[in-house]
Amino acid sequence: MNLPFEPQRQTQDYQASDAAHHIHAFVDQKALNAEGPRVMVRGEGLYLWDSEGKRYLDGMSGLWCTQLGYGRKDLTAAAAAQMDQLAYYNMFFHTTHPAVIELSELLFSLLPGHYSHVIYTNSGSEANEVLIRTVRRYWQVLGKPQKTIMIGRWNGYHGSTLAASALGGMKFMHEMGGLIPDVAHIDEPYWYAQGGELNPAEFGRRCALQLEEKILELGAQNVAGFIAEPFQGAGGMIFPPESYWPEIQRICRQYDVLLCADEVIGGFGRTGEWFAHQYFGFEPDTLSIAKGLTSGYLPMGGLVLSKRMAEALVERGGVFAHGLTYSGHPVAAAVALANLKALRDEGIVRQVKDDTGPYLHKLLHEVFGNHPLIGEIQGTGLLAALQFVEDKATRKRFANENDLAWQCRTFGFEEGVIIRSTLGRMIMAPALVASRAELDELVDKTRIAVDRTARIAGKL
Ligand code: PXG
Repeated sequence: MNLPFEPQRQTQDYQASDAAHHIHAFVDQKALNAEGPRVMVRGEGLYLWDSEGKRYLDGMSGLWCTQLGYGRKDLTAAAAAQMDQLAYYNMFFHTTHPAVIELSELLFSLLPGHYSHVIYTNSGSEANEVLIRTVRRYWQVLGKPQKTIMIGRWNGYHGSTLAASALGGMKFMHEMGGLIPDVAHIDEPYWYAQGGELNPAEFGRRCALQLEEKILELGAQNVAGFIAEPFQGAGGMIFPPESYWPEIQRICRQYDVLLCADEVIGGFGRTGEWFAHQYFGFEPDTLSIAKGLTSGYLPMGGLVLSKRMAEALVERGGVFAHGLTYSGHPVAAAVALANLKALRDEGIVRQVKDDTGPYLHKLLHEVFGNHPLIGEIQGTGLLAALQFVEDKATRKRFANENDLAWQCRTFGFEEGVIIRSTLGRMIMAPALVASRAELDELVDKTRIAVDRTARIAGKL
């Protein structure tokens, strides 16, 4: 073995201890224990190494979060310096600290001018928890306390805490105790699977009109906000048709419903714009952020508010009854600051928009444009989804598409590339610092995994 680190313990030893104590995310724990998880031990740039010394090109930026890749010394130095200087203080009791002040300054210099305030959290789930109470508070301040209902989308994902899972539209999460009152859902704009005979533009418009119908059904006087990801991430990297967002925005404005964009995945350069709503060209009232804010080096999230909302809450709202021990944590803030500076000063977002993003999509279209297993390629910037299809003419999907995609992901691991499977789609979202050569490798290894899958599916 030629490892770039000293292995501390045997893989099986790690796995046995993990099985004895740890409940993992979104798995059948018993089945995982029998198989044993991969033990990841090191990261550098786009690459990861496991405890067996196998190297992987991480095509998913961890969980859509390591914008700068692994092993950035500027980020670790920022964390160490902040820990030495002031490892912790809080935002309670009329105090603040320079790290969080400077982070906010930089954040709002990157955001469009109609946003002015942020409530910091430790995660995306928390950002969406805070969202619900903040939106309700806003309507209370405006003298409309009956506006409490949030509308989300089926198959949307907004986190795993109670209210965040309720906002999301994953039924299996709702079934595990994940529902609260005053939350409703409309369909997702997934044309390939659900568009039937409609063209994408008409389907997108009809999906958006479901929001209007739902608002009228519930009564606009009772609806506080609509939350959605600009493109669905965990639900399969689904891009809405172009007709969708303008219509959603019109409906929200018409019925005085706040438009809440969950930018946890889309934010910080993923699409080649700083924020995904800029790519889609709409103007949300709130933005939930996390992940790329720190490149995943430390947990941090937040809820960004428009000037209009912040003005009401600050000038007329009185006491804002919310706070987390670690809101605006100085070490996380210092890392976020270093991360955003690097994304800005190294021109990384622009590079995604002008160079590496178009390069990735050109490659994907060359390699998969006529592939027998792939019905559609979606995405922009360093973000892409490959849709598996059984019959291209009718867009018929495989009955076992979930298993096929999981198999493809497993082939990817064997080939040394990490891509994400959701239902019948394979997703890639590599670090924004990816070079053209790394994108070549990503697509090349993905092609091998997809070809192997196509063989099992009888398509090659
Ligand atoms: N909103 C969105 C849009 C997300 O994608 C969250 C909120 C919750 O963030 P936290 O930091 O609480 O996890 C997320 C998280 C996947 C996957 O497999 C995606 C997420 C998390 C785990 C897995 O695609 N997104």
